[in-house]
Amino acid sequence: MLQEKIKELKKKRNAIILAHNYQLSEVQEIADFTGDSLELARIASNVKEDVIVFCGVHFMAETASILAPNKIILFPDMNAGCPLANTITAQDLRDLKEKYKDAIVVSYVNTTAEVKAESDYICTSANAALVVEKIPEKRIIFVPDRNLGYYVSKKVKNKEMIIWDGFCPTHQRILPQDIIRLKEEHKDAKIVVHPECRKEVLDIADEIASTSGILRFCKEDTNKKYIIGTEAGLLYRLRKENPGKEFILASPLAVCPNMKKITLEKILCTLENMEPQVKVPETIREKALKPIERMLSL
Ligand code: CIZ
Repeated sequence: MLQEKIKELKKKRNAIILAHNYQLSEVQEIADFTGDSLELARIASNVKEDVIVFCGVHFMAETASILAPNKIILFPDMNAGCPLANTITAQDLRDLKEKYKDAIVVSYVNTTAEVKAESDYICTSANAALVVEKIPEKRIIFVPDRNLGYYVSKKVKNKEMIIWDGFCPTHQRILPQDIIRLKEEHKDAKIVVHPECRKEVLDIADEIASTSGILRFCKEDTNKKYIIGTEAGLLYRLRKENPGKEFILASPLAVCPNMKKITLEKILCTLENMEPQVKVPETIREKALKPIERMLSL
């Protein structure tokens, strides 16, 4: 059986499997840890194993490589990219910095290592508002997610935000009318959405949170039913961790094709061949580490 073969080979290679909250349920099941990209990067920097099989999208494996340079980061499918991260290049960001010389750059973790290397701070969807709030300077270049930027600008006053016009195509497919229709059918449900959703969706939500925030909120909250506006993979953990509650996906289209590229067959193959690997070059890594450390120190 595939699962057994993976477990055997994992032991032989002294490897650990990390999976993002948006991965296929069978991948989450076989993983040693499941979490958001920052939780996984933090785990990656502390594991004792030599090899990390990173199940997520490319920028996440890069973030693990930045924080754990001495580990081998196996990434089962090099084509599992992030279209949001790919909306901005390092040159685009250099041009923006040139235009707004007094601005501080806050980049969402969904960026390439090269873009991180050009940034002052990194943030995640869990701490974006906090990071921006703590920066004393008034003018902030925020990249690449316009919806997360909108959410932050609503929460943090007295900042001038220059927001890049990127978005996640998967979250963009969740429409306000999907949610309004579901709410009519399930009047007792709370609407919980990710800040990468379009602003018309954010405006009608009861709660806006990162994947780890959604998991926490739904566990601690006393309601029994939720309409969830984020990638479908999160429902695996929500249902597993809250057996007495009901979770309804806001849209059947909220499925990220890149996250779903990682399969058990590819995990086995990557452990057999010890490739493909993700390794951020040292010159970029050193620069990209600084804004991550600055975020962690806040
Ligand atoms: O940071 C992550 O893992 C992403 C992309 C989303 C989230 O909210 O966890």
